[in-house]
Amino acid sequence: MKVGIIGLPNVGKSTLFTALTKKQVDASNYPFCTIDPNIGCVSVPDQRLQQLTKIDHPDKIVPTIIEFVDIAGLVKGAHKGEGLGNKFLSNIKEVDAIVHVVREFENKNITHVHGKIDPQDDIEIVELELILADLEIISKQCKQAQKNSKSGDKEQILRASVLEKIEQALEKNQLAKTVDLTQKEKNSIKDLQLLTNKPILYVLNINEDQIGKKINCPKNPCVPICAKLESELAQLPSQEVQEYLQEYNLKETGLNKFIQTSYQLLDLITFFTSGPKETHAWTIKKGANAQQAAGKIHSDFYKNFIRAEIISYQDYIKSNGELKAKEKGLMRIEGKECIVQDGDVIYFRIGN
Ligand SMILES: Nc1nc2c(ncn2[C@@H]2O[C@H](COP(=O)(O)OP(=O)(O)O)[C@@H](O)[C@H]2O)c(=O)[nH]1
Ligand SMILES: [Mg+2]
Repeated sequence: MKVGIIGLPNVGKSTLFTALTKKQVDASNYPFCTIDPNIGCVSVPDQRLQQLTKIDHPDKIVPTIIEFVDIAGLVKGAHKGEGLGNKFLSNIKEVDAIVHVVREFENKNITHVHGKIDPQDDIEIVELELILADLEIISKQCKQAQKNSKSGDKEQILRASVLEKIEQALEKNQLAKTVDLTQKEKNSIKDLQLLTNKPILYVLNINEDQIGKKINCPKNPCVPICAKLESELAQLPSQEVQEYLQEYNLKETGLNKFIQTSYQLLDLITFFTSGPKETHAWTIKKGANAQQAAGKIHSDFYKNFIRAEIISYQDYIKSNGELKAKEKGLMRIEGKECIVQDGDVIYFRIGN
């Protein structure tokens, strides 16, 4: 799962990305790994993982991860290839969700490309580029689908009508995702990977003195964060981070909040496998069934799935582990089709 960080130049995208790369991850097999200077994966902080390890004392702990991409800055005209426009658009096409960094912080020494701090205006400029890029694709595809639908092909007729609806919205400067579509309609244009159809999280990059105060966000969902401070915090030992949080009366760092919110944005849930060897957090799409969950672990697990033994996270913790939960009758035996719930602790029975 990949999240792309976008925004105007000098808003703090790279600072946020660096904060992620510097983050020290406790007891993790996936500290930040840089795949490429602009791509890195980061583990998702999850309290539940720590709680499970207190029960099972595993040799190894494996959290879930998200990949972040620091996408080159976007300027007016990017959709026509201005600046690094083309590279920008091809990078962003591949991501599952977008983090849009918007500048709120003031600093006379750091130029704002349009000369003034105006988060609302910045969002509109960037989103207009995304809209124009989508429009270019849509108008071509729309003509093609209209032509193809003359043969009476039902799929092409559906596709043409969906593309027309989206084209109208884009022309009114609305994002494709604001168009109300049925699942079937959504599927008919999935291949286009429209930019304005992706989930967006807004990150408002604030001044240090705004931390912990009430912030007005220009658009939701939004996480206010002071990227510069977070990149400094990310390098401190956890004891010092705790002291800082207490001083400001904060529950967690902005960076953790940011990672968790990005994860939620992807419409994912976590299930666990846990025992003396390993406690492992796995990621699946919300609504996935037990067999698909097994397939996350290994393709053989998918093929040879027999059943899943599931204990809800709450029951697992309450019973202090699998054994007691079983005794209390809190373990459910489920087949392939059972929908996995966030936090389920699962043991898969697999055939040969
Ligand atoms: N005061 C302040 N400066 C910041 C903050 N975030 C980034 N900067 C500075 O703004 C400049 C541009 O940041 P950068 O992350 O390179 O922006 P990008 O072009 O969006 O990648 C750098 O000098 C940063 O140190 C912040 O939260 N507060
Ligand atoms: Mg940058």
